[in-house]
Amino acid sequence: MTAQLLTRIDHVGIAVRDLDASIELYETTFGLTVASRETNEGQGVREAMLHVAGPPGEASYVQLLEPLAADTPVGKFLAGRGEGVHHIGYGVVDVAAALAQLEADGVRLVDERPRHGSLGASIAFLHPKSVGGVLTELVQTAAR
Ligand code: MC0
Repeated sequence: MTAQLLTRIDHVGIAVRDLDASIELYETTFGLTVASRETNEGQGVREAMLHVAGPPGEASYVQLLEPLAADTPVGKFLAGRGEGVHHIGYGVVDVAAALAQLEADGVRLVDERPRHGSLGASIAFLHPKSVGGVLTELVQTAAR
């Protein structure tokens, strides 16, 4: 049997057109607070992490993603599908080791090597075509 790779749900990534308006929606509707805001040029997004539960390093978040341009992953997603759930981010102990194992198992990777993600995490995406239509992100938190 395959050893368990995913340790927890780190975040749910949601594609939005207006980051500030969406932050306000989650603050007023659910009482969440913003843990971090960042522009990630490499991923083509302005994003905010809103804390839901748990201590730093083991916490879970709602991640709101506004595209920096139309020709970016989130920009294309918004044009094709509109606002909504864009991806799920799962915790892993070691993202590089997880990528090596998944690649050996024949899973289609988007990222061959880990990249910089929110809150200093090391992240990598798996292609939705290999994961039942769900864009899936592996997250190794900075605390580890
Ligand atoms: C595209 N597809 C998706 C999808 N995006 N399916 C499920 N969920 C998504 N989010 C599907 C399309 O519907 C299409 O299916 C096929 O994938 C190709 O789509 P495309 O529009 O032609 O797009 P591609 O091929 O140029 O790119 C798709 C790909 C890309 C997943 C490779 O979006 C990507 O590299 N994503 C990873 C990076 C990313 O998303 N960064 C933004 C978040 P059909 O059936 O029509 O062929 S950054 C982030 O989240 C960081 C800050 C963090 O967490 O720390």
